[in-house]
Amino acid sequence: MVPEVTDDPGLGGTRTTDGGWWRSAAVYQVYVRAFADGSGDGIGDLAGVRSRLTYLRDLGVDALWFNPWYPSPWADGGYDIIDYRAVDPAFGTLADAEQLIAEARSLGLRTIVDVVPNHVSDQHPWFRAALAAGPGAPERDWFWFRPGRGARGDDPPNGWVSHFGGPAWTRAKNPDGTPGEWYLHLFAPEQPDLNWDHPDVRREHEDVLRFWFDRGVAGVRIDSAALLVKHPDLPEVDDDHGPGEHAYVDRSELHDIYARWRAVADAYDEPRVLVGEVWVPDPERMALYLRPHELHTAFNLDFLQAPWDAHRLRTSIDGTLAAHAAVGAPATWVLSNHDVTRPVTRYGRADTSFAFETKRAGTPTDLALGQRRARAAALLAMALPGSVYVYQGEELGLPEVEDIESSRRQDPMHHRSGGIDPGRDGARVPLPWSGDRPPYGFSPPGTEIDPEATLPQPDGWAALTAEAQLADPGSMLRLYRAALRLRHGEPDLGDGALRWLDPADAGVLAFARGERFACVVNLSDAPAALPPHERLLLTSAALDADGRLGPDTAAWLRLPSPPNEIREHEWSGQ
Ligand code: TEU
Repeated sequence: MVPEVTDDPGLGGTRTTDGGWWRSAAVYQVYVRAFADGSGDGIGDLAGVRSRLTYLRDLGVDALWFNPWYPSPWADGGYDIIDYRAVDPAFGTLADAEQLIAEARSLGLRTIVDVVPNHVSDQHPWFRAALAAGPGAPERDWFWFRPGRGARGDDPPNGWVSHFGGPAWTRAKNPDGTPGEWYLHLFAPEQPDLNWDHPDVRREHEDVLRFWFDRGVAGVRIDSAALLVKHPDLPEVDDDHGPGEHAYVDRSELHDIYARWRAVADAYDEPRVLVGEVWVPDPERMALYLRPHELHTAFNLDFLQAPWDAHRLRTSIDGTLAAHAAVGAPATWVLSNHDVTRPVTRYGRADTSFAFETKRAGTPTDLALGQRRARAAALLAMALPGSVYVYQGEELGLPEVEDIESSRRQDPMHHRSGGIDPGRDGARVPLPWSGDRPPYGFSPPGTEIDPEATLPQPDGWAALTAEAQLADPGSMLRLYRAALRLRHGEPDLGDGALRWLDPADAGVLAFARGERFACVVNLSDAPAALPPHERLLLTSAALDADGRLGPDTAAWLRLPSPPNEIREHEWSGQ
């Protein structure tokens, strides 16, 4: 492959990689509503992002992924879209988005937008037209309308369950107001699923891709990418299905769709990048999406869910790298996003894995322990081969906000579980930028906060503001900045291979990148010796008096030159 030079303003110099920028990128995820409020209405917006672009450049990331910024009734955090070619008025205008894309690019930050192909808002013109047209009309074929079961059609067409709880079907009214057909929604009732067997649906989405690519976005994140295609007969879910034959997850027909999207992306002089949100547990099935003619990368959701355990992490890393190597795709490393518990909280609990099913409020949490582990986890993720994602607030070490009153929560996951599941709002609270009380610089001074529209920030976040952390050399923000800068300057980090350096202690993960860079993470409960090294580049916490790495601590090392083979007699890890 021809080496490509990627721009790297703000960090000095340029970086050469063998493939595209996305193979090594650090991507920052922006959940606009909670990032920064520029207009002074208490809601984050594009003006707020524009005012903070230098913060993002100085953090040292290469690209920004924006959660949906389109017009939306906000039934599911913006994943219920009315118009895929516009910006929600609460966030700004299309012109603001264009300006943001251009300004970010001039600072060396590429833009990735979220596309949501599985479903639209129930307020989208297509769904309104389908409802108005009534049963049998061609407009209904854009969606999955079916008569109910039972003598009067009172029962849903099948037993599929929504991801947010309850049936995946809602009964629509006929145009005359009488009970009518049911429509499918794998998520909330306000998110009717599109019928991807319909050529209009395919054409429309390819056109939406071009719309944003033409405006200079460097790529798209594809929401719920494994769910688009349904078995045409809508059979009951059968766990004994063959590969690619589940009723609606990971069906083989999806690959034609993404091959077409790849052709759209490749038609640009600077080819655009497709990033899939693919929740498919089998690494080999997952790798099929990453073949050279399909998606470029996908989120590593296996790693995201893995507990803080050396063996489980190593298994996840090895499985990931093997599956990706088979198709020549770079891996990605993700510690958090807008759907999951904040790492500082998750790692401070007895069960450090993530699962939607087990989210419960009131779980005992040791935040100091969680913070220590989250710092080490960040150095691990940034040292692994491939690209890395940082979800806004992760770099500030924000904990999950757990005491939001039910009436102020916005997430349908919470409300549809009857309040049992706390939902995802605790990771979507407005960022603290400065000052010592809410809104911590999130909104301009004097802004009146509408409690209906804005999730409450906790008291006690003064030490977590970006301003306070910039002044504190021991802060999470300073660690992220230092690590991302080092990562940029290390030619062996990002895309490439990994070589395990095996200490005797099974609780230590140690690997080399290239000849002279090593990352060591101590997940045991005893201090661990470091391998022979020339220099410590960065640690997530100070070494002990004997120069050993404490529990839940990570170090980046410069290995000696000429590189020594590390043998067990030299380094026991103890
Ligand atoms: O999430 C897709 C998804 O399947 C999970 O994150 C989901 O929340 C979980 O499986 C529930 O069991 C994406 C978005 O990231 C999420 O915010 C949206 O709510 C969802 O799609 C619907 O668009």
